[in-house]
Amino acid sequence: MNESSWLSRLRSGLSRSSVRLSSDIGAIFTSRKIDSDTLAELEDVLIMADLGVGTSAQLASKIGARKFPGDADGVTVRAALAEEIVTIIAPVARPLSDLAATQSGMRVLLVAGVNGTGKTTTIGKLAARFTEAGQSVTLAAADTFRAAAIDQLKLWGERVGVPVIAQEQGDDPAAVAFNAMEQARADGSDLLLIDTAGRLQNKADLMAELGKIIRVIRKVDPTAPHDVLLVLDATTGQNAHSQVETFRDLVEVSGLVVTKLDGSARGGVIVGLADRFIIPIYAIGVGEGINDLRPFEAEAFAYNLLDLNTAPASETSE
Ligand SMILES: Nc1nc2c(ncn2[C@@H]2O[C@H](COP(=O)(O)OP(=O)(O)O)[C@@H](O)[C@H]2O)c(=O)[nH]1
Ligand SMILES: [Mg+2]
Repeated sequence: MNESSWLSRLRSGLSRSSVRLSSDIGAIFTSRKIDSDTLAELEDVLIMADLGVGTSAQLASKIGARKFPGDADGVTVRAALAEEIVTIIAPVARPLSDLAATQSGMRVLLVAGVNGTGKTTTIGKLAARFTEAGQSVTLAAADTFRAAAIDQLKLWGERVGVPVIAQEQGDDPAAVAFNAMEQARADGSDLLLIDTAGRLQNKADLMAELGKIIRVIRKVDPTAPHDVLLVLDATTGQNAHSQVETFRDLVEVSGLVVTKLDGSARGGVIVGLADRFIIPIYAIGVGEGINDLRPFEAEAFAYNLLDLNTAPASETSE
């Protein structure tokens, strides 16, 4: 996929968030100056766009501290906001290639998250990307809670053309993970992606389940899992923050993937997550299809979120 087509997908994915932010900010600064009243209104707009209370206050005060030549209109304020957002999100934005296996043996990614956030779909999309990049990928169906979850992962395996290690519904997820480790390693796989269940009704059970999966995979490779990706659904807004807190208590979360940015007016949630948790963000989901996992690139994301075309020329030279 070329650059302009992925940018247009990102743009259309974020359009509900960006159109709203753009018109709300434009409405504040049509004929009024930057002062404490308009900054307070700007802060409210950012909170409503799910950037989070603390991050919104910080951004509004950064805008207040800026010197604008002449009167600031909506476009000027949006451009300034985009710059400030880039400084928040750039430190956590990571390329997907950082998750690829290196020479030092099979890389194991454990994928965690609440039910329905998009774990299985994200695994399918990741498998497609890494296969395309020349890596050999194996999937493990360690969400054994529902038969449908196993079938869904098998379907992705068929679609992408990668093996899926699965057992029966109700089998021990740790046993599935252990078998997958041995089999993927014997097959010479570069990457093993492990799907898990995310029933949060009982945190103690979930902790025991994830803990056991990690213990048994370490019997095969003491350095695994090399990554624990937490999948968050952007449409849940501020609830995504409490999911990060919960899962960080359960496992060592090493990175985030934020899904369902398409058709959601809550793209701003990513800015708050980046600001508050400083956990690497590897990718964003902008649809259900195989190509709808996009790299998380700070400038493209920030400027599209604010419905602006591109970063200033000085910042686009990569
Ligand atoms: N619109 C949209 N839907 C998504 C995205 N990612 C996942 N989904 C859908 O969300 C639903 C739950 O996804 P699933 O992968 O089964 O979640 P899991 O329970 O965490 O494994 C499915 O209908 C997916 O197609 C996304 O980025 N955008
Ligand atoms: Mg699933």
